[in-house]
Amino acid sequence: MKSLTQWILALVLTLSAVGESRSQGCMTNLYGRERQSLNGKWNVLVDLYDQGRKNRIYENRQPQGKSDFYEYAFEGGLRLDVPGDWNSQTPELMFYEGTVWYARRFDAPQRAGRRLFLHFGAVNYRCRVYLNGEPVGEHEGGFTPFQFEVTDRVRENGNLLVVEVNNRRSVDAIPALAFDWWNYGGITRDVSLVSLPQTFIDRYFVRLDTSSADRIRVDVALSEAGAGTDVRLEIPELKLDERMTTDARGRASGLFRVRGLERWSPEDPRLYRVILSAGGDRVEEQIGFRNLRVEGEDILLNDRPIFLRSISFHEEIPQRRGRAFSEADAVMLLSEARALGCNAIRLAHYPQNEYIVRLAERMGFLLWEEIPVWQGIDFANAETLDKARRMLTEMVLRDRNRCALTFWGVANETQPSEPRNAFLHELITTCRGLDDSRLIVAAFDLVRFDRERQLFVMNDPFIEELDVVAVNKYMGWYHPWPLTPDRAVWDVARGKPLVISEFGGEALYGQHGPKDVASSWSEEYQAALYRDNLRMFENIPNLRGVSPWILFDFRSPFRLHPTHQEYWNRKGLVSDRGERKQAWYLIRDYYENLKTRYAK
Ligand code: GCB
Repeated sequence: MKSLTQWILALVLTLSAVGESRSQGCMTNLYGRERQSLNGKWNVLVDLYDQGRKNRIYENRQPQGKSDFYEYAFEGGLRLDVPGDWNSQTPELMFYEGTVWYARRFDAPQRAGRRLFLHFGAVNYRCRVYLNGEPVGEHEGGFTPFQFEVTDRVRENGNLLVVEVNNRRSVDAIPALAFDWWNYGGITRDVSLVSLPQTFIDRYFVRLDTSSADRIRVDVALSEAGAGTDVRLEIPELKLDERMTTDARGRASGLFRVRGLERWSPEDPRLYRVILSAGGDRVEEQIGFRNLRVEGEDILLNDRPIFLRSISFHEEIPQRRGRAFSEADAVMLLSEARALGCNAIRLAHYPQNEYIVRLAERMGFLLWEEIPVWQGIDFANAETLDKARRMLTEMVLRDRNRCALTFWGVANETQPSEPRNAFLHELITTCRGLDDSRLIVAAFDLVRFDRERQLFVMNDPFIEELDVVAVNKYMGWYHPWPLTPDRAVWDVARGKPLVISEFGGEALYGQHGPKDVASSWSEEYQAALYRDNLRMFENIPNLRGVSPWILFDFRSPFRLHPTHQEYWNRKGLVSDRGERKQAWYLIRDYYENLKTRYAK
């Protein structure tokens, strides 16, 4: 029998274990750490009726006595690639929404004094992680990383790692019940076992001071509290070698003047090797430096006005009908953006994998990254706000050292209301608290034609809270023209930079038809629509960037037309097989012209 104190102790331990089970914030720069990849073939069980958890299948018990049997086994069945979505790996799972259990074994040669963390790049959408039969933790949100410390749970040999993944849509989730892209489920990004010293460099933020071109600002947080630890920062190419000392919370900061710094820009995406060391830990990566600010209606990069020649894509390889997850995938997506003449990318509509973000930075693309607060969000729900805040934090902490990151996007196509305003206000406050060196943006779809004034206008008081206002407007597709494009003049968000963050229409590659009939789904119609929109853009005085929707045709359950769409959104400038439509050439020429207009 347990005594009362033992019961109380057990209760406290249980409660604290529950508390621990939420994922912990991630270390900065996974790829700069000592890690063992857990990618590869995993065994899976498809659990449509959610029977696995109550049967504790994560324990993977084996029959002992003659009368024992278990109605599951991880071995001998379907195997799927990790990273990878399940939908594209077997036809039976193409439309699947529900639970899939993933399992694999791994060995972990132990080294004294090291700590071990399980790190997931992303799992869509919810997941619970179990190690050697015990729950380790859980995470919600399909596009951001999370980690759990497992130092005391890992054995040298034969560890069993089980991940319960569920991608069922729900009203309180982000995104919510319906969205215009495929709901790929699975462990969609790298899984790693990371080995770190007892006290390690947990987070850091290295950037150019917002108000100067020659001072580097650094914030470092060690994993353990404690004053007096030396932290060293080296940037050999700038001959910088500086020391800082931690305060009682284990944090250190510094502001250092440098000479001869070449700032990063799309034309010259210069990066420097940055090395941080403290105690027994050392971590390094390539970091670039640049200044960014808004002045009136201009966006200034390194003190010069820029115009965004942007494009969007989903994290999808259309030819494979699956999620993008590798460096090779990033090369494919970004090369096509480069060929179009872009200097910017709006990563639609969620944080995409780090291969894309890091390669984009090396190639010189300005990036817009956003969380999937996409229409239909339950703004009045406090738990949903919590989720959004967590996602935003995970995104910002992962990528704030990437100087290419120019915009944090907080929402796409939301309608004014008290709960919406309060929700987005909270997100902006969270965002600015983590990073004061980026511009905050949201995309709206509320621009309308005011007949009396004969102008396009928008009325959303929330734009006051933003650095840059973005508008999605589908003239010639969802909205017929109320007057000819040359007379379509905008008076929207004057005093601030405006970006057209989406415009376009659908066309099936190789389909020809009249250029004035939308339902022809023809390349001619799409090209004419593009021509009209480009004409209208000349009448938007504060326009500082355009981002056609979208680079590639993408898969979407919204798109039910059986011959023209077949679950593909056909607004791509490039088809699902990689063929360029007429409109692609039009945008390429338009961007070529803009390059000379905004020459360095
Ligand atoms: C939008 C959305 C985007 C859709 C697009 C469309 O306004 O922001 O996610 O895919 O329209 O094609 O309708």
